[in-house]
Amino acid sequence: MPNTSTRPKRGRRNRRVPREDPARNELVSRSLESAQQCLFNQDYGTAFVHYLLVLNLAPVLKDFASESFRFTLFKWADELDSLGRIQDLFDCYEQALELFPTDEVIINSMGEHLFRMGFRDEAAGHFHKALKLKPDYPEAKENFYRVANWLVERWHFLMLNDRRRNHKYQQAIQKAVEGGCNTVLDIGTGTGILGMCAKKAGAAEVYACELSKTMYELACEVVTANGMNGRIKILHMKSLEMEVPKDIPKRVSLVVTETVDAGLFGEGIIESLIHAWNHLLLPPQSTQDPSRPPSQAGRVIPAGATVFGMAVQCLEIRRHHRLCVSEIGGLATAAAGELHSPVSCSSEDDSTEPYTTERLSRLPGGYTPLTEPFNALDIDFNNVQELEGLCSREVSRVRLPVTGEGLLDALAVWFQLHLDQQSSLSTGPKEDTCWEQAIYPVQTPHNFPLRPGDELIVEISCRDAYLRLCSVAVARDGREFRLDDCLDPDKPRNNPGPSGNPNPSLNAEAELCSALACLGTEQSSGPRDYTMLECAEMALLNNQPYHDSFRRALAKLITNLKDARSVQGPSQGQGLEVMPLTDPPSGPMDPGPDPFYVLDVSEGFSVLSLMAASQGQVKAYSSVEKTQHQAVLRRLARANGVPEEALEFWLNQVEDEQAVLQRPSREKLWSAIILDCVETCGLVRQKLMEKATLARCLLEDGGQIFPERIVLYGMLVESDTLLLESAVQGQEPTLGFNIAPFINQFTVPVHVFLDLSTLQCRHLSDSVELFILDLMNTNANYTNRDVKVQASASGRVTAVPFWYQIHLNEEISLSTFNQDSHWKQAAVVLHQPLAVREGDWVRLAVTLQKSSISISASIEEEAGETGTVDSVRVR
Ligand code: 44T
Repeated sequence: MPNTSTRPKRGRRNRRVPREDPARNELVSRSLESAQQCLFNQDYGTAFVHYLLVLNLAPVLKDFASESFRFTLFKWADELDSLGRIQDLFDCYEQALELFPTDEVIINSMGEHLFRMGFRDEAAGHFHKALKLKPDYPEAKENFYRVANWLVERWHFLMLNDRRRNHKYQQAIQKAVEGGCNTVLDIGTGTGILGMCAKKAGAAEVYACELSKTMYELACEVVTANGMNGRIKILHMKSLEMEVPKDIPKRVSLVVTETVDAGLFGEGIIESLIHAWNHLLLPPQSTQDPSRPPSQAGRVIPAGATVFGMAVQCLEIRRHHRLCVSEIGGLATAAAGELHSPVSCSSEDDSTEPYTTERLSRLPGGYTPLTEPFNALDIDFNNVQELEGLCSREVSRVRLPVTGEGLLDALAVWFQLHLDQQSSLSTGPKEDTCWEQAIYPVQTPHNFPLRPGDELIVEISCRDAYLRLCSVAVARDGREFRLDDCLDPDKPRNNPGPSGNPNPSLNAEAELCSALACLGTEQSSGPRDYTMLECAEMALLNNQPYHDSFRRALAKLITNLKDARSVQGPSQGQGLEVMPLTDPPSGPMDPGPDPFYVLDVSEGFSVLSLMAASQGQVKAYSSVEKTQHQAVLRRLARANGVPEEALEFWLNQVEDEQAVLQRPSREKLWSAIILDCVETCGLVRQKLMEKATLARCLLEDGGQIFPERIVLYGMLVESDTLLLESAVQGQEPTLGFNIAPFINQFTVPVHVFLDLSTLQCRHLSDSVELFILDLMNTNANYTNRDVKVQASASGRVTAVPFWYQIHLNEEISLSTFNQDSHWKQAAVVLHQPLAVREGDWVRLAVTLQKSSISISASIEEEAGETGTVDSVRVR
């Protein structure tokens, strides 16, 4: 969770105006000397104090001493950080910024500390400021791009670009205001748009609240730019904290809000509206006294919502939420126990969310509806009793006729938002809107082939202000089979059902019967092995080609090393080895020859270390951190006949967690180090090349880093969708308001978590190699490269999506743009679309600085020959 509280501020000290006098000069020069001495002795705290004194007394020395001062500050801050002296750390930064208020390096570095502490908003403010001071400062750029997505989420752009939605809200507000609602509160104002609509429609008083600091500041800027400064009162607070008359002078006649997420209630609209009705709104128009004028009655826009659900089969959802394979990389998975994703509506576990979100129409591989859409809930936002009763309502059960054949993977949910009696917005999968749908995945480890004639029994409830939908049973031939009791870790265990191939055509009937037969009857004989994996970790585990590739590459390396050792004789195989092996091999592992040391530093859950260990004569180290995950690996090891000592947990052994990359022991080197080089979101992992450099120094002769090389590919595309997600488009104002220039400051040129296979776009070129990162030879990497690519069709190039070919060795490679992959793709959105005609040559200037990529495109006037690399600038 980000730290949302405000960081304590240091009190301002008085600064005295320095005077010229010899004693002072003497003090300055002695302090400067002491500062340098302390710096030399690595006594950074004292050095820092001396520098402060020097620079406060003699600001003329700032230019001269700025480098050393910064260096001292950063060193001292790291020490304070590791000592947990957070207040002192920020005090030092504030003192430093009093001396150097426009030093982008100090500002950026303070942002990094704030970010690590969880003060994301403040951190982003610092990165933003550093970037404004120095627009091409790569560190600040990378930092800012990483946080901008959280601060101003991408959907703000989508929503502001959604003209239909904007227009409908505007109309509904205008009608209400013209009808007499003249005091208005906009809850969760974002950029201020709905509040401004109310003001423009003629409301006498408009208030707005916004809990995010960044959005609040943005709203203030926007409202001022639209000449409404002072006419809309914006509060930086959550509506639940607002009181009359402290924050607003009296109750209002209209609340407008769009604090709804894909699952409708996830932004807390129920709680906000209950609070608003009880504390901020005039009483509703009553049926007993319909004569009350609208200015004396309260109402809400939207007036209510209707929620729909539908059961679906969808492989893409399944592989992210359930283990679908019985074997990975030569390891049988049955012993892993029950693995599930953090999305579950039946679990009591706090760490799980009831739903995730997807745009069904853009899921790779599509989906099959298994039922018709059904009405899950109707809610009237103008009825406080109904809102209050929602969470105490009985769980309702619906029986849904199954209309399609397939495995039950999820319930998909969307809604119609009734703005008023006449107008509504739909977030359905078939609508042309920017909305995603809420996905309630089915988590049971069994597969349930449904078929027409069955009835699916779904329970609908509202708990912790979330709407929860749970498929609980299937009715077939007059019998009811419960589905959900595998999920709750506190409930007794049932026998595991058949796992393995989820293909419904494999005797679906038999599978259903056996899956269902083992549910709800037998009781547990012991505690259950129940482990949570992130969705991407689950998808990775389900990715057989990935594991098979690693298995083959590891096997090849071990064979080569064995051959080399047998040629060289036993004691020379280990590079620097000088002492005889004293390490364990006691117990069942054959002490035999020296083991090969393999380190897997994958982030999160990974079975690669275990696969290495299962090769025999390997001692594998896993950097899996969570105890539960380690337990899964141990169980898998036992079940797959891997001796206990062949697998160790590296982070339990290294003292300094920062220094993960070090030798296995003083006199040993690694045979293989597995680096995790591409993040799920589609970006190269931060500090990858630095890690590779370090890793290379820790390899024995003939040892290898996996992967040895990654190649970045891209292509030219025309995609309006990407534009709509990246910035408010067009020259015209949004609903007549000037909003775009303000929110567009948060435009980030690199889009992550894309699904390129379903992205709405036109391909304007073939794929082209953009960059090579050679992990076995980091010196050979360039930071700039010009690539020429020929347009295969005419159009506007708006973006360059990119992905990676990950070469484990010369023969074996994996693509991050692959159907089974846990990886998504990323794209650089061009600053300006580039018009191309078929056959044109486009020059892409690609820069990889740190781990962030930037690309600019221009038309190449001279005809190219090969269409690949034109020139390479090595730095
Ligand atoms: N996502 C839509 C959510 N807030 C929409 O801080 C739709 C997601 C979405 N402020 C793809 C497409 C779409 N008091 O700035 C936020 C939030 C603020 C409050 C004060 C409160 N009680 C609240 C509650 C929330 O309201 C703003 C809008 S909330 C969500 C909107 C295009 N993926």
